[in-house]
Amino acid sequence: MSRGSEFLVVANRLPVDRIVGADGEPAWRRSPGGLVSAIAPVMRRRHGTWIGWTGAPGEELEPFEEDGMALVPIAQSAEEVELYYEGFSNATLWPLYHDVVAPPVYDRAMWDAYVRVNERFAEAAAKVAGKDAIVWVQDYQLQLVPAMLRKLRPDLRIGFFLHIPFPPLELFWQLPWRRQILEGLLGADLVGFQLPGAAANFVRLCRRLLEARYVRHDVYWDDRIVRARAFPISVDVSELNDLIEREDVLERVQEIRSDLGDATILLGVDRLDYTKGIAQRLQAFGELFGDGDLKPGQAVFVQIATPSRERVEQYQLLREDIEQQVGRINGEYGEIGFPVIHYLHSSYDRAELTALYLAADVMVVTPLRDGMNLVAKEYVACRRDMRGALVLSEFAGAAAELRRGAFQVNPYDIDGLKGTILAALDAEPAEQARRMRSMRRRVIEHDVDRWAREFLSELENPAHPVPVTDPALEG
Ligand code: GDG
Repeated sequence: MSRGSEFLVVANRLPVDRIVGADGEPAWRRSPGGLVSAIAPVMRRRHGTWIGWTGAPGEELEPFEEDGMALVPIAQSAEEVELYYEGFSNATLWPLYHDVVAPPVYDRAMWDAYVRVNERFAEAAAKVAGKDAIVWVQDYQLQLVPAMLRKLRPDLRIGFFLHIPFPPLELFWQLPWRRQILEGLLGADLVGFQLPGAAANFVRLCRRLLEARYVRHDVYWDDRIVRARAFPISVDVSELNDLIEREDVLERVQEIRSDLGDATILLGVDRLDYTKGIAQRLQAFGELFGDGDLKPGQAVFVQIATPSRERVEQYQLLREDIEQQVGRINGEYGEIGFPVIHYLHSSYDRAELTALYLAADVMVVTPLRDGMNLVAKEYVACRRDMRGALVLSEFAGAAAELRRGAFQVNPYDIDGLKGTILAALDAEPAEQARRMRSMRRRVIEHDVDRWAREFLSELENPAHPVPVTDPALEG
């Protein structure tokens, strides 16, 4: 690494998970997920380096190579994990950026840890980056890194991508450290968001809070132009194409269907998170049995709730609530041999998830707010058979692209949700195919590869700014 890397990714987590190898020794395996598979080829081509945390508190490791990528581990003490990661990232920023669906915690010790850990990431990147290198910083845990890194290494070209929503001024204004966060992001040359509305929120805040000059989505700051743009993230379509062809996956689809008594299957797949609207969808589904619209044995809901952030109090409370709710609904409407909800608090491999997507007659995605929601796009990418229906919240970023094919819904409106679920269940095969075709066209043309390419090409070859003031940004 003496020459320095030309291309760096800086993310809270490294793209590898620790496993026990065939010889019984600890080993690493590339993490599943679109982000890693989209970036891995670029990393290899450009001899890139990935800077991140291993996930183990207190662990200090030397840089190592894995899967053709140079990895630089950043240590985080147990206390920092509690204050920076579980605290400021997941108890302050996460709820604030998701429409305050849970109350954010504002705690000065958490903020101090956030600054400290961001500094550590910035210093590591400054050390490893070659002259004029490209650095791509990921997500809400590292919003101070762009400015910190620019100060240390003004030669670098710095991009930042936010995977979650960026809130409107009226909410962001609550944050006691609002100025520092904005100035942190403005250290980048390009700040990427999932949707144009988020980029507009950001530019409006720069103007109102920092009195920055702007033209459209270009902010003039510190004698530089910082571009705010939307790059809707997507899924790894080619990986899913391989999975839907596998014999074992197709056998598993049949097995799931017959294990569920050939009932109509509704499916939810989410990290167990209060932004995902799991309670709302289960309530609506339960009420359909109470109303006599559905009968036990005729329809069944499979809810995969992947364990997440289990040490954060809000998540512990959510788990108790959901598990009580599932118990109540099954107790009230289930019959012997016919529970109406199958709730699975567990994590599955990609093959099992794919089999579930293929078995599901209706995919139910009802977040109260979501940056994008890849589950919705994965379902669409898997349904080459043109069957199945997608119920999709208006508050998921994915709704902007899948508007025409999805059964859109406001998840706060339980009656609306019930009606939409019934409409999706009743859709004839021809209507399912028409809707699926339109959604598939979008997802296949705009896969995660394209997302990464477009971000990096905008970072490296900035399009000339258009000198027009967008009235939508006035406020
Ligand atoms: C954040 C933003 C944005 C789920 N359970 C299992 C599993 N998954 C996979 C899904 C999907 C991913 O995890 C979840 O992605 P989402 O986009 O649905 O949601 P977040 O985790 O909240 O992601 C979101 C995303 O970042 C990307 O920018 O879209 O808005 O909140 O790929 O399939 N994967 C495996 N086992 C599971 O049990 N292997």
